[in-house]
Amino acid sequence: MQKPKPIVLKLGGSAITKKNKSFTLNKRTIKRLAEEVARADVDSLVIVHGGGSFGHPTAKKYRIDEGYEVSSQMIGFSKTHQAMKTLNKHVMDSLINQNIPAVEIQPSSIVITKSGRIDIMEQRPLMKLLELGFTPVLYGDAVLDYKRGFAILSGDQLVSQIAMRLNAGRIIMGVDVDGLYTADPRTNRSSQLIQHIAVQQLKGLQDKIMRSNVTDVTGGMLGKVLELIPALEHGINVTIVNALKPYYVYRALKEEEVVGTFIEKG
Ligand code: IP8
Repeated sequence: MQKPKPIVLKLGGSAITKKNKSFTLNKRTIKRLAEEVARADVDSLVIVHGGGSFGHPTAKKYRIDEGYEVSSQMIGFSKTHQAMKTLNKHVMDSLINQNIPAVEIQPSSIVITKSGRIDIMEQRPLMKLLELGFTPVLYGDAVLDYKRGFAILSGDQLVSQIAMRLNAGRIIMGVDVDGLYTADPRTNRSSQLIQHIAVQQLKGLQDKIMRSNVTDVTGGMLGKVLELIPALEHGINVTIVNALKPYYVYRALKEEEVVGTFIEKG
């Protein structure tokens, strides 16, 4: 029997960690999201999670995203990767506790970037895991880079690439806000949630879309949306939902009606 097209689900770092407190998990949210994924029981699923208060502060401190300049950054590369592994361990524990056959794939061992963009990606283990019915789990990571020595690979770039390479059916982005806004809702009271948008219109809105968190080395909400454009142009629809709100991710997984932003090629 033909397997259904996979869904690629991003669990945003700002939802699974407390963004303003270094190395602090959002334990309840991680547990609830694992329960939602288990209950949704989709046939073919890849999970990618972000760095939140684990990956970003360390990457920023050592300027890993700027590439290799001085040898003192090397320990920062190791610490950033280690921080992501620590966060991943918590995510994995929660998924496996829910009986989800989740298997971690370390992005830095299957990807090499060139100037921060994925150049080489060994996707065969990922495909094989999916074929057997496992749920592969990846994450934003500190990776090696042909031009810069090393770089930060955002979970969002991974989501976009994986979705295209696996010819995914849909992408679901679980973030810490209800979706895309016309302006930052925290500073602009007239900002409105964009519920439905085509990629062409999205390109026109790029400048206005809120930057959800300035501490992100990978660009917050704006970076997220820009990364998704290639996958959208490939014909893969994207749903952005608030992962902090119970059952939003679940409803998105089940293709039920949910508050959020739905983006399509148009
Ligand atoms: O939170 C970045 O992933 P993101 C991961 O998806 C690191 O942007 C290591 C900072």
